[in-house]
Amino acid sequence: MRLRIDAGAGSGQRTRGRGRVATIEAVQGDITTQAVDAIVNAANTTLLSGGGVDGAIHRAAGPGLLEECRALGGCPTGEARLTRGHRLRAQYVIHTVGPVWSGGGRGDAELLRSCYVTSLALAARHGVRSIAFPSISTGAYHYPIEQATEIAVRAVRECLARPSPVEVLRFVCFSARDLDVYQRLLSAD
Ligand code: AR6
Repeated sequence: MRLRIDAGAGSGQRTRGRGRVATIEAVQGDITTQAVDAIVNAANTTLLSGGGVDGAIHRAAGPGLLEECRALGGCPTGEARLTRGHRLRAQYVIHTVGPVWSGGGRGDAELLRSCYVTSLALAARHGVRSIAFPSISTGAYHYPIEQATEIAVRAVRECLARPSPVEVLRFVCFSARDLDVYQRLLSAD
């Protein structure tokens, strides 16, 4: 199931750059199989792999990814680092570290927003035209899906309303329930 929404949905189409409009879409699926320039990994601060989407990406990319990650020396929460995609279809993996949900009172929202903003800035610096995001922090890190999705959708809409090489941004949801949340919020103003 796929829903395509223009970046400026709700406030009219926003043209930017050379007049293109970015597409923001949500699908249910496995991010490791996406045919996009870059996939985003919901990593931890060590960048040395873990469970969830992080484990799935490392399994699919092969050992070269872990080797490249080791050389990066970690990544603070809210920031992002780029590696090659190794055996993935995607050319790049952008590793970002979401916040562990702490009840909302310790800058959780700003850190989660920063994951999307810094990942897209890094993608732009590497000329990425299509990018897939998982639902960062909503698995092992327990960020409530509704609140996390509101932050994700708002952040990427704002970023893609400005000049960027990114033409397609895909949210890849693992569950039908998560996809419902994304679809509802992408359809809303
Ligand atoms: N494709 C798309 N989404 C997936 C996939 C997949 N293959 N696998 C899981 N998800 P999580 P976090 C969804 O726990 O909450 C790791 O151990 C999953 O259903 O992967 O940011 C890291 O090393 C959920 O909706 O990431 C960190 O230690 C979403 O991805 C920690 O977990 C995020 O769940 C990060 O926790």
